[in-house]
Amino acid sequence: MTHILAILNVTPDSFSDGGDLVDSAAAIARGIELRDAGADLVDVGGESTRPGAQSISPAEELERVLPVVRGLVDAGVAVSVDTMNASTASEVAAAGASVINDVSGGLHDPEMYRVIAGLDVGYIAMHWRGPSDTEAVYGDVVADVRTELKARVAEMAVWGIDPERVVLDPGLGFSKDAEQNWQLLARLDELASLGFPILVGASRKRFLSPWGAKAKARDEATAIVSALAAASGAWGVRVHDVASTRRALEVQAAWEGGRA
Ligand code: PMM
Repeated sequence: MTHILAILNVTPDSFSDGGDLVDSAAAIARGIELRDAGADLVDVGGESTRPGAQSISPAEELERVLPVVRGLVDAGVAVSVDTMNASTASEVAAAGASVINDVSGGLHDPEMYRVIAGLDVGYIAMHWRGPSDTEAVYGDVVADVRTELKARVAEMAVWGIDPERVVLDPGLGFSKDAEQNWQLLARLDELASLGFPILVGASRKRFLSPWGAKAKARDEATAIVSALAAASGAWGVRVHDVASTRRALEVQAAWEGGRA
């Protein structure tokens, strides 16, 4: 079944957690809850990528995420870490994180690919045109994202990153408007044709606002997108509310079972 990455933002300024998880113990407890609700990986992030969010130093990021990673690994939870920093990637991998989720696809930190090549971790490379308030111009957004992800993968090969460990992500909402997000979702197969597993991160994003004015009201729309992404062959979905996406994926899997 399609994998679920559960979002655990350990940031005081994150729009969806409202900063109530800055306390590590609370974050660890929440991560365990997310696993128990059916998450395959708990994705711990210390730096908010939302437009206008303050950027923090890699040291500060590490200080936020490391105790949470350690606590979750101790509890037997599979952990990914949402970071653009090679130093953070290296430290959290040493603490037992099994996946690095890099929203910059290696474009932020010139050390990232060298570090990833030397670690025994999965690597999620998201499509990125720069910090999230960057305005971007596309021709055909799907073709452009595909070409740019393909270039990232070629660069990873130069650094000796095992392609078996790589997952690609179209980066919904990152320098992309609603129409572009829908084009990327509707044509996921074109991205999948690069030959890598695809992760979709639609959860609570602004393009779902017609079905929920506030971020937390968008979980139903998110769950539907999860099922449709799964039907389109996505390897995984990154979501806030695990329970609703879990149910949606189960229904989709039952539908798929009708073919057998
Ligand atoms: N979106 C956000 C953060 N990290 N990682 C991946 N791989 N894909 C995404 O789409 C993605 C991400 C921003 O959303 P959040 O602030 O709700 O976590």
